[in-house]
Amino acid sequence: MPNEALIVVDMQNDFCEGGALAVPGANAVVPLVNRLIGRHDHIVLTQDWHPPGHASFASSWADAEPFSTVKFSYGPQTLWPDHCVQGTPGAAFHPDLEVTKAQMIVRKGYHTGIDSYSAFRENDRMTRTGLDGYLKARGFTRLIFCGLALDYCVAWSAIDARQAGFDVAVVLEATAAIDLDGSRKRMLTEMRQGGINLSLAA
Ligand code: VGL
Ligand code: ZN
Repeated sequence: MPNEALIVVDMQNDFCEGGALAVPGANAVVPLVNRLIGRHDHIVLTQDWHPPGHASFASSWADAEPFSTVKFSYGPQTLWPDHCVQGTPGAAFHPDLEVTKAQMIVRKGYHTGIDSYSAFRENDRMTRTGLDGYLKARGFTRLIFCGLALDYCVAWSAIDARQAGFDVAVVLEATAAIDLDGSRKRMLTEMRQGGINLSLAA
């Protein structure tokens, strides 16, 4: 469909088995994502892309544990293990991911002091990545999301896409969740309430 784009979120080594921030079930999702890529004409990939010493890394702070929450100037921020550091193998796409067809790769999380779950707006909720303008300039009105992690980068991206006026669906089968403190259930509810179509079939 000419007005539809598939957004493949953060299918990177560090979020897959053996990675620094491995999402349970991530590897099993790769063939389903590839099938979706095969069926769509317009593919956008997102790539988490942090500089070393990024503020979202627990290692950047004294006495901070990964998966704890701290207060940043823009609000609460979860601290993560070092992951997806620019140019490292962990930041590369999963080797089996069908990347050839991708028309656009959006990187995010490259500002040292601001995390970015969403591919549209960073966690300060102000700084924009430009993806919205790109997709609108291309004439897309409907976006299908898959990838990692369902309850962080997929959910935040899907919610922002909906707020930007796109028709939005998430293919749940082609996602996997971190599920930190009930985040999976919470974000599923938030997406449903936001008018996002949660579909199963990949
Ligand atoms: C993600 C946590 C930190 C994600 C990225 O891709 O969902 N989660 N950075
Ligand atoms: Zn990250």
